[in-house]
Amino acid sequence: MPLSSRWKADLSSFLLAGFALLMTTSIAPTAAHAADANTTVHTLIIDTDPGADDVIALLFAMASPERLKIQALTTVAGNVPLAKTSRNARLAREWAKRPDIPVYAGAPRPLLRTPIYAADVHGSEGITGVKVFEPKQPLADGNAVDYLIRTLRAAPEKSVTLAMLGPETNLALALTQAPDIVRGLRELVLMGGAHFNGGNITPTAEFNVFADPHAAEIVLKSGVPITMLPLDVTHKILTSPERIAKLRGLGNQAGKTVADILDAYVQHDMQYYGLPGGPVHDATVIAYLLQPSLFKGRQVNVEVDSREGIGFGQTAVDWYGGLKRPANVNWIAEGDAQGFFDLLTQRISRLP
Ligand SMILES: [Ca+2]
Repeated sequence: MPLSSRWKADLSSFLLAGFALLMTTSIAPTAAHAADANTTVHTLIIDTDPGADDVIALLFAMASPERLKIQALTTVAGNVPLAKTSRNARLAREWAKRPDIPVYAGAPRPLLRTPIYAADVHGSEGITGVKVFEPKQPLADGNAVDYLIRTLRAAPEKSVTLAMLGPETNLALALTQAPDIVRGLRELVLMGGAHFNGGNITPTAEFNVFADPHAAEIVLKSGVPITMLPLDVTHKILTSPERIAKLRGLGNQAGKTVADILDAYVQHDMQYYGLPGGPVHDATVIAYLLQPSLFKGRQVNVEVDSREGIGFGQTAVDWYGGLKRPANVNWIAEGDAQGFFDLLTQRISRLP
């Protein structure tokens, strides 16, 4: 090798080593630093109420073990009652072949309001388009709320990311019983709320917040850094026949399962809203954790209306900062739809 090329090789390996060092030392403390956060490794708990879009989000997350160190799935009543959301979380675990991840069942009903479900969108079993069955592996012993308290108390300061894909009842109960658990949390990334888009369960409210607005209030006031993926963004990231065909064409079972779920699931929203495709709400949370640069948001003050009436469950988003209250949420309003589906498809291709 001529001297000059060897010098160049040495220089590039030196630069590479420096870059590697930079990557290991500059992992962003919050996902707000989008460029660095695209490489963040999350110690993750996923709180969920599967739910067709939850199942897709869970498969997406379980296919990304190098970035998402999933400690547990915790389930809550929401799209369907707790026994079915817990069964469906265990089904997703079985389909992803991740027996290492425990599933804890949590709250069977919201804090105060009458329970509501969304079987009209997710089907009576909570998953559309595929046959459900009893998975082999059972639930973990103990309650999800106790698990959250125990785990967050034992965790190093600001170390655990919590992805929240359903009503926020479990964390609200944990925060009420053990306010000190805030210390262990790094960030909450939750699908919920609506502002520019309007609601999907009432004209003003999004389902997850409407299903337990009192819990959402507790969570939003917790002081933990929060990123919300509301209908404002999920209704901009829509399926198309081509996008679903790509998933189906992967050739693995997971690609077929996701395509079958989506084909059935998007029908309701396409008809109801007159949209050209359907949103995959909860999966945007996982995409945000893996590649936050796909999304754009603003730090704003968000409060929940929990008074009875037409605004029940509405998220009041102070987009222009007129109230001069402290910002408590990174509210995501924009997302790269093709980037989302490319990432989802690439990750699902890794599964059995
Ligand atoms: Ca959900």
